[in-house]
Amino acid sequence: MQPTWEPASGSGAALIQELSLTLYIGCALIFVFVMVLLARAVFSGPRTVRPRRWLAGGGLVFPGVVLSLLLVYSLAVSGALANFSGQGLFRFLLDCISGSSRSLAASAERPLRVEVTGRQWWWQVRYIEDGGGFELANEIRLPVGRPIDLVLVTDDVIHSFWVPALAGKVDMIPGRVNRLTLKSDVPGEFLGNCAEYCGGQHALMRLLVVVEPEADFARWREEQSRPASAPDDEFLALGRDAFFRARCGECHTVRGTSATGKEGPDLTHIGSRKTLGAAVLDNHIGTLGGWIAGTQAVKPGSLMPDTRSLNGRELRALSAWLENLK
Ligand code: HEC
Ligand SMILES: [Cu+2]
Repeated sequence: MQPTWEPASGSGAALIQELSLTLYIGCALIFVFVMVLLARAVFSGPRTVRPRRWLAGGGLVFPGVVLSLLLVYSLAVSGALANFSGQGLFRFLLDCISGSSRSLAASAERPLRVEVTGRQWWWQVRYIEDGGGFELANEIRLPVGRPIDLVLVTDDVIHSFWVPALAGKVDMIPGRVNRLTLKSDVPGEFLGNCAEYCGGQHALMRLLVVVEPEADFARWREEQSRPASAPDDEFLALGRDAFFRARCGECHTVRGTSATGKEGPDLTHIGSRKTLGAAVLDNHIGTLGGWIAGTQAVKPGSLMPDTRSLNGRELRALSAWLENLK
């Protein structure tokens, strides 16, 4: 489930929900007010009214004041979303009024930058760091309470990045670079989905955003930066050999080996990921084997072909090796 009405606290989605609620409640109050006037007009019999007063009051002053307030308010919310640096809306308004540059200062010290590329039908995720960084797929991790800047691009057609509990939709358009800041003040796993039809498996193009305590995030980041470790027993070595014999390396990269393919997700730490195939399957040794042997059954039309060239033992060894790439 990806409900829009349960935003994570401190996220952009929470600001959007605040704005929507204000609009819904405001509209409802005005609707009730107009209906009361209507009922009075219908049921209270003839009386004299002062048309000028009603025209000027109800037709000019009231909408003028209400719409101006709403305009200022919605601009402030958009501003807060664009400059998202974790402070509340009230703080942001104060900053605007006092001309303080606090929000700019805060955005300058944001260290985390992640490039997300939409691909048919999965998400390529690159953490950009001094001296390289690392790559994974369909999973973005961030520490609680700290914003991360996403750079959203596409490799093929238009996609749209949407994690309802964290932020509004942002399209990924060929030839353009869009940006989005994610932040959450609570830990958790938040499911997202591509929100712009992009071909056959659009509905199975999902992703997981994992918000975790700073220490867990730091450990994860450290592990992801390392190359894959060498297999430490015979069975795992058989799995690694099967990987190269089945030519998986032509499409997949495993850092620390000779596999440098770019067509599919980086598998250097596939064992540490929570899902497979763009958050379609939970990730464990069973689903790994099933995915490899029956990709087209799980995700028909996926750009990864079924692998039929391995025998049962090789398939189990290959799955075990991948599961061990933590
Ligand atoms: C022709 C290119 C190609 C070949 C060959 C290929 N793959 Fe893939 N693989 C892909 C693509 C593309 C995806 C993403 C599919 C999707 O999610 O729609 C993928 C996804 C995967 C995933 C899921 C990764 C994730 O993070 O969700 C695993 C695991 C995987 N491949 C393993 C293998 C193994 C093992 C082999 C060799 C037996 C192999 N692949 C051969 C292109 C390929
Ligand atoms: Cu799509």
